[in-house]
Amino acid sequence: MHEEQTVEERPALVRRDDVRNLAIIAHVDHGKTTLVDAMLWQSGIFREHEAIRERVMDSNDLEREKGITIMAKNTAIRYHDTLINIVDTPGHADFGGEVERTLKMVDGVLLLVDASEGPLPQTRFVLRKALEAQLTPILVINKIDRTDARPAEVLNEVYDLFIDLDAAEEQLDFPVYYTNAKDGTCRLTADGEDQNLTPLFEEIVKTVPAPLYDPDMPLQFLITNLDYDDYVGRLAVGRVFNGSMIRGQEVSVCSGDGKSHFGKVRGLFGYEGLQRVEIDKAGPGDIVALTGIDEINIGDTVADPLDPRPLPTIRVDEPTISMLFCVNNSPVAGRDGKHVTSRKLRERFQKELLYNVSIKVEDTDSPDVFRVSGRGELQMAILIETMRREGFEMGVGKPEVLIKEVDGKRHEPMEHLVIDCPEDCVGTVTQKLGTRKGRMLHLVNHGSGRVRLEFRVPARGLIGFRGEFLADTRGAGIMNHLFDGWEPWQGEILHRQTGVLIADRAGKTTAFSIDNLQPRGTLFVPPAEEVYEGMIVGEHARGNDLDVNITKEKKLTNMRASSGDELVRLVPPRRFSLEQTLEFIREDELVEVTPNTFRMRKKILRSGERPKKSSG
Ligand SMILES: Nc1nc2c(ncn2[C@@H]2O[C@H](COP(=O)(O)OP(=O)(O)OP(=O)(O)O)[C@@H](O)[C@H]2O)c(=O)[nH]1
Ligand SMILES: [Mg+2]
Repeated sequence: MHEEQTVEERPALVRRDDVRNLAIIAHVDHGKTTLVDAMLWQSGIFREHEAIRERVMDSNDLEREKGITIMAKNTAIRYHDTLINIVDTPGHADFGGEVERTLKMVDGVLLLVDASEGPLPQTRFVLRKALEAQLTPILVINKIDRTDARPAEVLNEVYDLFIDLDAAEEQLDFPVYYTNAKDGTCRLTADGEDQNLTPLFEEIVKTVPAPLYDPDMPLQFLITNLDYDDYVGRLAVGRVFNGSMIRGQEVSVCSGDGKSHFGKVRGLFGYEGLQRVEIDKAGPGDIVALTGIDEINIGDTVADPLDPRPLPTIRVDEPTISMLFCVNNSPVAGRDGKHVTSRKLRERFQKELLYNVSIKVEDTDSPDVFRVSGRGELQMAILIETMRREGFEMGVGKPEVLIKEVDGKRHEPMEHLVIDCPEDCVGTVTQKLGTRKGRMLHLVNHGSGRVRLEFRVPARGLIGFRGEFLADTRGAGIMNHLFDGWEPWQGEILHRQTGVLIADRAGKTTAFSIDNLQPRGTLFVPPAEEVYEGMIVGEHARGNDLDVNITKEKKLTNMRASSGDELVRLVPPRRFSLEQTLEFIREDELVEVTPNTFRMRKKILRSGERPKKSSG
């Protein structure tokens, strides 16, 4: 099997020299999954003409559609005699929990930074976690082919970031590579020659510490991820820290609450490229998956039944936002969903909790309503999207930030917001963030016509901001934010200033009434769309809500002058993405989600039962 070699400085520990475990971490879209593609290709895993799609690790449907990684996934390649386990992580802040867990499995990280954008909020977050875990970093400045690449400056910004995060002296000594992940090339200096990734592979073997273990310790296998496969069922993925495990073995599963139970390892799998391969035995340092134990969770330690020694369980940052999920009670409920009952929703959440450690689900006063808490709107939107694809129908409420009591005072979550936008938008953006209680921390003018702004702003102030920001910057702005601690309640923030147009009866919309209503605001529905009483059909130009009849037919008594008269010119309806509806709705409104559609509605459908607000 593998060579064992005693490390001089710490005679008790032994090094597993034929294995390296590393994670690829970065801000969203800086090219992690693309770099993994190139590494897989160059390790000779694929045959020359094999049809492999781009970003092959982004294997689930939503990941491919959205072009982002949602779940951390592992792969392994062989470089000469070394097995390199690589974990690709998601860069979006809402999935930070995935990254944190992943870091428990590895000894080193490839920190990727875009050669033009430089370090962004999630770069800071993942690097902080990696440094805290004392992982050895290798810096990769990617997208060196960009015309606006500024590698020298970016390198300095990364050094500043390390210093800012109190990196230890030796952590500052990281090697640097410059890559074009798309082409699978790397350089040793910013303007050096393009080579294949061999130098990077060599560096990984040289710099990432080989796993260390204590030969006197019994089995300790920490579960950091769960997976499912139709053939083998539930897979518990993690790293063996000490001892070893063989197929068929009896083990003890120790959970964080001090409880434990017995189980049997039915299947044992290692990774090779994109495949899971059956193995007989796993030793210290190996990243493997086991099957056969259904009652197993993230953070559990699989241990020796005769001498169980649980590892510290995995703790992830607490959720900052929550949303209500309720049984769909609209008049058209149950038309296209398979799962519509409260019992089904509850079962589904219980399943999600097994996989997803960064969300929480609580009961509320009503058996039909659940409170789901998580790390951000995108995470929630992904959960909703996944559920509707599985055939669920539900109503979801406006995301709200969680409030915490600190020393008897109400505290709310704050976000560190980084904005990159055209120079001429600075005034508008700053003013808008001011009304949302944002405090400007930095303003840097790159001199390229674009400006970078940093703010500290209540998470509450950012709900619904993205849509406005994109409109204000004509789509040219980039914004990123990250949880930045708790602060005392910052005072009232006014949200959407406008009211909505609400259908006052069930029926089909008509071009005639849409045409009549257009001066009142912006409509969300085309003609001949089915509506019901209480459904939101548009945004009112004023502050109050307005009940409207959008189903009115043109009176037949009117003389039809010419056929041209029928062709009313309608403004195309405003279309929303699911995330945009979540940002748009107010506390007394819901998004009704079904497998085929989503609509916005009032919580109270009957016009007469709704409290009337004066126009604001
Ligand atoms: N020009 C250029 N584009 C690149 C390079 N590397 C990646 N890209 C592009 O950048 C985009 C994002 O790449 P991904 O590999 O999905 O980035 P990621 O870091 O995995 O993103 P998340 O997992 O969502 O955080 C894709 O359109 C890639 O084609 C590069 O070296 N040069
Ligand atoms: Mg990715």
